[in-house]
Amino acid sequence: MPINNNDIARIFSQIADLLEIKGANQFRVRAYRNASRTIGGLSRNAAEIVEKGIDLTQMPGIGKDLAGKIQTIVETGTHPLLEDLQKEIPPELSRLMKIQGMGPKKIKVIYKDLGISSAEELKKAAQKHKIRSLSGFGEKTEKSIIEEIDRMKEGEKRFKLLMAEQVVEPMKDYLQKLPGVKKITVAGSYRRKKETVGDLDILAICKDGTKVMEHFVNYENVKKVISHGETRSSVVMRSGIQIDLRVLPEESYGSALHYFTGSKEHNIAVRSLAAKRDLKINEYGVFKGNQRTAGRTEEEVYNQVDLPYIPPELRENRGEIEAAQNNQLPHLLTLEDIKGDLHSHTKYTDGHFTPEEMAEAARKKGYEYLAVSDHSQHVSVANGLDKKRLAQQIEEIDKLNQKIKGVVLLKSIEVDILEDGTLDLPDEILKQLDLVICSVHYKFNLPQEKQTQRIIKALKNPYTDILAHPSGRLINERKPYEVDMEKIMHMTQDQGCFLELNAHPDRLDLTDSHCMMAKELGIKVAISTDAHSQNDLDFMRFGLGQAQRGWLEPQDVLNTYKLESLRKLLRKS
Ligand code: DGT
Ligand code: CA
Ligand code: CA
Ligand code: ZN
Repeated sequence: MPINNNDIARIFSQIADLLEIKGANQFRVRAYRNASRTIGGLSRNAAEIVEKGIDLTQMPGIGKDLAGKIQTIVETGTHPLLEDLQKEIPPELSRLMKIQGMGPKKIKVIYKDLGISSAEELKKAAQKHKIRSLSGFGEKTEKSIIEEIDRMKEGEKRFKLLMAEQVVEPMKDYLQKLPGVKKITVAGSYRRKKETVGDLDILAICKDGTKVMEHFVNYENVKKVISHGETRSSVVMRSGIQIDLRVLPEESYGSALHYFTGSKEHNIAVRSLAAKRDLKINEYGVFKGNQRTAGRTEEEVYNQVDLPYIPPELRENRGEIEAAQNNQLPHLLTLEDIKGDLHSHTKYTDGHFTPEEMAEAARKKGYEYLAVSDHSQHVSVANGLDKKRLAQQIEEIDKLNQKIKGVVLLKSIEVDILEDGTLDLPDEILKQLDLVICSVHYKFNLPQEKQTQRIIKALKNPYTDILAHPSGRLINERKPYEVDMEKIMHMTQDQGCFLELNAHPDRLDLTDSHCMMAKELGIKVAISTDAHSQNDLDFMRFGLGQAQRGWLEPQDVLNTYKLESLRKLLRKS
């Protein structure tokens, strides 16, 4: 098996980090960061494309220069620039970039002045109050460094869903190809579509356990074999993620799948229902005394305790058992319910494609509509739109809509919420749009009351429709800003606005429990990919998983409505 996209992406992002710490040119740093993002978002395995001799520059976003670099990585497993930088700079140092508030400048200072090169050392120095006196630091930073390091360690034990997918799906294919293998399923938190997974749990039905285990531990991307048995083996992959493989007899498949899908809390609740019926449920089957009564399918297992099948996304012991008993399980969303995407960017700001190219990608997905919502000016990372450029974009989209067939572009903007809660563009231009999305992109550290008031003020703007990525967290990287989410939800409801569930696998913001809260208040949620490229539209699957975990049904989701109904919903009464 060739190196996967995620490994390539990581190499580029390591290069970017190290260049940044070294103080290299910003453009160069950004080029590597973009490269990492482009690879991470590809729908096909770059290494396979290279090996088939197909020209990489045919893939979206990949130019000649980048294609050459990818080729080097595919062939050698690394890049010479990374090797050089790693000789120059201690590798642990780049990990410190993940600590909120620690930029490359600060890292340089602690390295040069105190010789610190790891999170461990930094935490110790902060505890001994050695950090506060350094230039650019203070007492507050020192204190937050300790907290952030603890949080980072917690987060690093879990892997984001996209990364898990990129590791486990090729493994699944690889195992499935072995003759004699009848069925391979990924269970655990991955099957429940949790936003992060601790490890991956694969179940196999096959003739010869020994053979499949041998095949498994010899997979090319395996870094370390932890255990290697006849029915159970565990390995650690190159990316650091652990995979457990279990081989089962076919008659236990349903009960094993149920057991290893979890959650543990859900399983315990189901087992206690069984106990009341004098039944015993374990991974081998359902038993009455020594008599086996079920186990081949999950439905059978549930039926033994008088329950209908409960989808994995709901199995968290958060009321799904009671709902199932009362025949009130939610009708979970599917991809077919999604009629369009309400948040996307173009090359006019920090995206990679024109509005027309994005429209084409949306049409291919069978969508009715796509909102073009570029950034407003304030965002520091992008070439944001001012009033004049937005007016030009509005004009362009009106013209495009005359020309293109099969999909409608909605005129939109992702306008920044400024520190005082006003929006970064005047009402006179906002009112010309189909859809106004507002979001926070800076001043993440305001005290709770101020941050909450800031967002509330933005929601009160008569033209605001959707609050994007409402908590601002980046999974494993940035904690949510301090806000009173309940107050924000109430204001959203009062104003007839909507909340976004940002489907980007780094964000998944709203969380599943916030989705439940929104549903309870009758607030519709927009599941939006925030696509910066055509491929990013595929992130919808992650948003969908999160929405399913949050019990959202089609009618709770703004972009399940057909265009005409959507327009009515957006018009405030
Ligand atoms: P993770 O890996 O932390 O993201 O979460 P899971 O849910 O994948 O947990 P994991 O890998 O420890 O175990 C997979 C499933 O196996 C889990 O969801 C339920 C089941 N399981 C594991 N340990 C126990 C246990 O002690 N009791 C019960 N009832 N089930 C367990
Ligand atoms: Ca697991
Ligand atoms: Ca496991
Ligand atoms: Zn955006």
